[in-house]
Amino acid sequence: MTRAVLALGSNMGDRMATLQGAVDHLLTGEGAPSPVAVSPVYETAPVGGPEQGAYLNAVLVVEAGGEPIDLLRRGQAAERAFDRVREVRWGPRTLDVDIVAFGDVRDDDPELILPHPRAHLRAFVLRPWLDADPEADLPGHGPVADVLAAVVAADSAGEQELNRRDDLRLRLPEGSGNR
Ligand code: PH2
Ligand code: MG
Ligand code: MG
Repeated sequence: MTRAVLALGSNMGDRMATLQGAVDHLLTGEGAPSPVAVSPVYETAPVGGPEQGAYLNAVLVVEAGGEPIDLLRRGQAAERAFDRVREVRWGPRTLDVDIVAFGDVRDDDPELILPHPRAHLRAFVLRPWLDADPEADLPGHGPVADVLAAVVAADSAGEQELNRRDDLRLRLPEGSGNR
């Protein structure tokens, strides 16, 4: 089993229902990974791409069997299940599931670059990841706490604004914790 980190994002439709559905989808069924922690939900200003609505972002930490590509396929199946619509790169989408890290694997295979090549630049990944796992390291970059501090320090314009939504909470599907 390998500790893996998934970043979830939605900025179209019922964003919270989509994130919850994604968590349920990812953690249910044959070969599903076991949850370790799910982060709080953050409302975040869109980074990059065209003008678009605010995202809800969260991070799910799991113990996964198999290979990174198996987890990627599972994430893509979740995206399809929520009718992912995306016309332009970094544009609005119903659901984005990214593999942020898979153990300490580092790989430049273009189908799945590990760790995620922009995770170290994105507060909307690092902040919830730090909540879910305060001891986490981002392979090649060091402690997530330090990487996040650097991102925040560099963002004097406040372009990576994020607000924790304590009124929203993701739950783990029944029975998913004890496989
Ligand atoms: N995802 C992107 C591009 N920009 N901005 C925010 N705030 N949250 C995201 O999840 C996000 C983004 C591409 O995947
Ligand atoms: Mg993404
Ligand atoms: Mg993606």
